[in-house]
Amino acid sequence: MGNLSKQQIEELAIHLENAELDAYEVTKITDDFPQMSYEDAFDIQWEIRRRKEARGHKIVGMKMGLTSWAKMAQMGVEHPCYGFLADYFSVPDGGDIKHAELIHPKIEAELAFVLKEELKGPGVHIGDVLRATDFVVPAVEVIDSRYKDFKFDLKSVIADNSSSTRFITGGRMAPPSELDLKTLGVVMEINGEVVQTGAGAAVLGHPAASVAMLANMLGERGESLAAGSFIMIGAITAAMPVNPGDNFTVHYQDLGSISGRFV
Ligand code: OOG
Ligand code: MG
Repeated sequence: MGNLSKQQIEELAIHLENAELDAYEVTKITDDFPQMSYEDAFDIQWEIRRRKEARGHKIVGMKMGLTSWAKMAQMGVEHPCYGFLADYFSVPDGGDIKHAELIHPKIEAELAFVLKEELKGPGVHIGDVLRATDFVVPAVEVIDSRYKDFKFDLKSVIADNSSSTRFITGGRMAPPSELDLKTLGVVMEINGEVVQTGAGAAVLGHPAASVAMLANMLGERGESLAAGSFIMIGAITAAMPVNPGDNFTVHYQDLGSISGRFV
């Protein structure tokens, strides 16, 4: 049920999108709107998405967040969330990311699924996801909560497009039949030092479970994942803060690596 008016939803969408575009922190919105419901939170996210599309931006993918225990424990939120990826979030592999355009970015080691068939919840399971997947490809997400000190609750982070800001994909793709997605290892290095390691099963027991959950959450709003969709499954390990001048490489078992630099 929605507890906020249409006007409040629009105002909060503008408030959070401006914080994203001009890179400044705001207080978490449930402090001022404690009555906000989950439906309101998703309405705000979808209004931000609508505003970007109205300005001519293309939505190029979706992301799940808070799907591993490492992330849930790090953020103190024990339920996954989703967000959208806009065209200008995409950074080429090996590219530069402008730190000054962001507030307090962190990087995450993820995988992305690219679909060859539509997935529409409810009732989507891992088997459906594996059948509908064209290929899996490495991805690194840069997250940047618009909230002060990167602290939020689930409703506030959903409204803030689940902290989405940049992503990089690359390395080598492979169909799921050629991968052991549960044991698939990732090694994250910052400035040449190993800072995080993990395996695919950290994400909801199996990476495909994250895509299934997204299809089912979208189904609650009558939305689906079209054939061709690019979906990031959520961080396998805890996220790592980055500073200007830092470079990073994430190695993926059987799938190559992704690197980039904060300038
Ligand atoms: C929310 C987004 C989390 C992930 O991969 O878990 C996320 C946050 O931690 O700011 O993208
Ligand atoms: Mg993420």
